[in-house]
Amino acid sequence: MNSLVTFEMDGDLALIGLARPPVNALGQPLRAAILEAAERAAADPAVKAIVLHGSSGLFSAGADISEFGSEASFAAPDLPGLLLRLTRLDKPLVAAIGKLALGGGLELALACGYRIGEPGTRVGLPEINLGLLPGAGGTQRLPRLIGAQAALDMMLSGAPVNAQKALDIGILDRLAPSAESLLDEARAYARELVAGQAQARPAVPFPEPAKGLPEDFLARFRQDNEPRWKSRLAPRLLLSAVEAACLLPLEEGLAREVALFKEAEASRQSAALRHVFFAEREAGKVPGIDASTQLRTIAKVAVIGAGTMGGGIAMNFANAGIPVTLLERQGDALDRGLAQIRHNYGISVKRGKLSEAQLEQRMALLTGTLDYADLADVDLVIEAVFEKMEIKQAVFRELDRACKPGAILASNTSSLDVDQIAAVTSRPQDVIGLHFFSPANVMRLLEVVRGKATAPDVLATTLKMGRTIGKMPVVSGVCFGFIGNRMLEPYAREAHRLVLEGATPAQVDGVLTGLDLNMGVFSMLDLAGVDVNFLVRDANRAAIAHDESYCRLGDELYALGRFGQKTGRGFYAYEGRNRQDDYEVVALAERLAGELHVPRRPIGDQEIHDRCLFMLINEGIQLLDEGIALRAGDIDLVWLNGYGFPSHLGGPMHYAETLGLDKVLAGIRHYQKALGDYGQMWFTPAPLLERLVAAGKTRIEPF
Ligand code: 3H9
Repeated sequence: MNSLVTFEMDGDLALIGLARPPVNALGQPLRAAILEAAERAAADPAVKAIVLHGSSGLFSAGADISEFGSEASFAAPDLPGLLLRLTRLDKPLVAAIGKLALGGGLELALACGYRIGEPGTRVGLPEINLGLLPGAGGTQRLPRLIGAQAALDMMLSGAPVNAQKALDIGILDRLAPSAESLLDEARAYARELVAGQAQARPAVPFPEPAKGLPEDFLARFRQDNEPRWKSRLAPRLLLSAVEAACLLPLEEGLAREVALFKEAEASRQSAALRHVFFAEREAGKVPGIDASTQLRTIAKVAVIGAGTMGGGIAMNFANAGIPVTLLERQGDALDRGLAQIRHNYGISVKRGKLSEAQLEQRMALLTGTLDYADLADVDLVIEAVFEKMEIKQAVFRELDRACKPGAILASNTSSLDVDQIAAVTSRPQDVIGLHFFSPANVMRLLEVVRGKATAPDVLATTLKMGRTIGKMPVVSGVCFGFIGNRMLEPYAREAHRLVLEGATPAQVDGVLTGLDLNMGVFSMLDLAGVDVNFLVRDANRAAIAHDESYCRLGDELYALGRFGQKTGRGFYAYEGRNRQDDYEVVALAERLAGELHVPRRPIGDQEIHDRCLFMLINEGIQLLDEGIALRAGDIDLVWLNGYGFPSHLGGPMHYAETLGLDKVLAGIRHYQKALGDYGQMWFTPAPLLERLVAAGKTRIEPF
């Protein structure tokens, strides 16, 4: 028997164990092995029932994602065909679902007539996160098992459900009392079925999955949800598959599902999302650290500064059950900070996401102090004070005096030199940058800034800690703005300059949101605060080689007190949250253009796209060349998780590969010439981009 499955006889039961670590991904070799084992059990008259399980306990994480986009994906036996064969066996098949059954793993379980889980089991159809839909019967069998509405909710959210929920809604028939007893319970279940001469498959609970729903349910569902889907293809295809489940007999529905799945698999969006899946896993692999790196314990944390950022950072740890000490200079600031955190949790309670008891538990993990001496026993301190080098250095001198040896000292700086901060301590090896993004309790990105002296175990510990608190940590080297904000600079520069040249803020933002970015540059600045942006820029004027032309607009808005949404006017005028174009801004741009001798002209959307995006991409490629980012995929993760770049474009680096690196380079060269002195100053192609194109490479990688 193929070593990817185990085959055991236990009386009149055949036990087939999936044995392809780490997650029993259902690639072609495993599919072939399952088919062979199933045929053997089917052909053996001594076998009365079959138990399918994960031999290491874990059932299956679904199809092998690395096969998609290649011939292996549907190489025989393909997953839909294998599962169809299993549904035609005339012996009861029990799926013993340990730990998880996701995607094709759950579809495999659905092809079995009977399913048993254990308390830790999670089941789900997360294909949507990969720009796919379930393609091995999930869209047809799940609606028939739990009804169309519940199945749609599960497949569109992609979120797994726990064992109890799976039992309640009918995905599981039984629950074993523990993971350890799962296989025994599955055997006992199979024996009961044999003894009771049970059918190979029980009757389908929802033979007509849409029965009882309003006639226009699916049409309305599409209408209500389409705006949220923006240009995403997979939810639309998924809905079509569920329509087929409601309207067609099973076999026809299955065929329709395969066709829709193949369309999704071949799409750029799915390729982009699969890239993101693997990039997220790669991001944890960092030269100089590996599984043998001893981690430091993080049982107690301190945050310096109880402002919006510090409070948000503290909440992450309280949410993960880790006690946090919040330090401020003044009692009233501390009280305000703690009250704000309580207020934030209160909003979650109102929304039903948190109970009052949980709110109190989390608040109980937060302790306020005004005294550095109270930080003597913390394992990690994160400084989140005003973004000024002297202030941060003063804090780090205090931390160096107060904290125990081995404590990790982190700065939440968004742009300052972590090495200069580390230099004022006696322990630069323990210092690291941990750049959270606002709102820090919500945003997933965590830039982990490795200083030149940062010890490998400090890096490894903070990466692990980041994942523990639910963040997506990405390693960056030290440079102004690190990965994200350094790339933001040329991207935002083009947006501003385009407004001087004749575009409106709404036109620029419209092109960017047309790509499905969450927000355009100007809406983002109005939300974050034109004043905040001005102050950061002003503090760093010397560090950024400024060209007056593109800063002037923001500077003048600041001088006019147009700070954005909070003052009702910024790049736009606001009534509540509704934004409108403001003629004053256009007039201001016209005046500034005159003063700066910038010719104004009608600007096309393509030019806006190319100038903003190509400059963003160019800077990313430069960061890779400088070694600030380790991989193109890391850069993508920064922009996906911190800047609202749509994941179905895969991030700016993946998007550049989709557009064609030669086209990006040609575009940059075009504007270098077309925009006169300005083009000469700013549109310099990154040398790595030139080298990659010259060598005919289509992927962005160090070269
Ligand atoms: C599908 O099923 C389509 C069908 O409907 C139709 C087909 C026709 N394939 O995340 P981890 C690897 S679509 C290949 O670090 P964790 C992963 O890359 C699929 N590889 O661990 C990593 O490798 P490495 C639907 C996979 O404990 C290693 O396993 N299923 C797959 O944090 C460990 O993974 C999904 O979308 C896979 N399916 O999380 C589930 N899964 O060590 C996707 C994992 O070399 N997977 N790997 O870097 C997950 O959500 C998480 O990996 C899981 C484990 C929760 C399973």
